[in-house]
Amino acid sequence: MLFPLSLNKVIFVDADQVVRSDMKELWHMDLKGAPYAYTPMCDSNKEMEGFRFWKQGFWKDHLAGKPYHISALYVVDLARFRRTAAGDQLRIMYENLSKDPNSLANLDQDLPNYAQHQVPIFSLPQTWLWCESWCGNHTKAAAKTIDLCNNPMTKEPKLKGAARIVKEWPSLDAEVRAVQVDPMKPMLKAPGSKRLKLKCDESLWNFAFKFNLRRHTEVRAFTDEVEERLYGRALHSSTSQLNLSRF
Ligand SMILES: [Mn+2]
Repeated sequence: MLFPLSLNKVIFVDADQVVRSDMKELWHMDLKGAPYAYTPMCDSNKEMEGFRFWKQGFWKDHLAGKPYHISALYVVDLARFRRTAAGDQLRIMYENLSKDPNSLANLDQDLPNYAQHQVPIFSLPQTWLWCESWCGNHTKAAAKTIDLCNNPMTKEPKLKGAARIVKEWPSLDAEVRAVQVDPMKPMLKAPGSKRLKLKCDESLWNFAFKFNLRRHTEVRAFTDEVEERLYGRALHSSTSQLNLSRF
């Protein structure tokens, strides 16, 4: 088991993604009975049509009209995921597919898309995931998150793309760099506004960075391992929700 039973929901955000909206909306979204939700790949950048592998061959047949989703952002209703044994179904499909080295080229994305007929995906509104490669520029202003997907046509390095695509990127990048030069000074605000000064070792920093923790980001999902690293066993499992006020 990856998450403690007391945790009922998880939102995953890619490390190369900028959030421009309140994630609370996603947290409270009705997934209409599905155990998880992903955003369909954009159709609006017509230049990329030839690269849309999910509209051809195997994927076109297999999806049978269902959308192919991008895995850069997703929300999991863990309670429903457990209740419907979605994990077991995914594991069985993985066992079968992984025998063929040519399958599951993008594992974290291909598996849930492949499994849709057994484990349904709630398709998030398109505005939840914008990326330049697949989405038209005219839809960018409404984007709730921007991901720096690979562009199979230009293969532009991500950091170069970030500065060009996301106007707030330079200031976000500067903020992260300022913390990186002194990783012993993060401030975490625990529930009840009690401020704690914690040592932040490199592996914790990497974990935090991966989960896009920034000022005022509410952290709802902390694994046992990370809780222990933060608080030690004494406080273990008493705080699964933290407010990160400074990172
Ligand atoms: Mn990404």
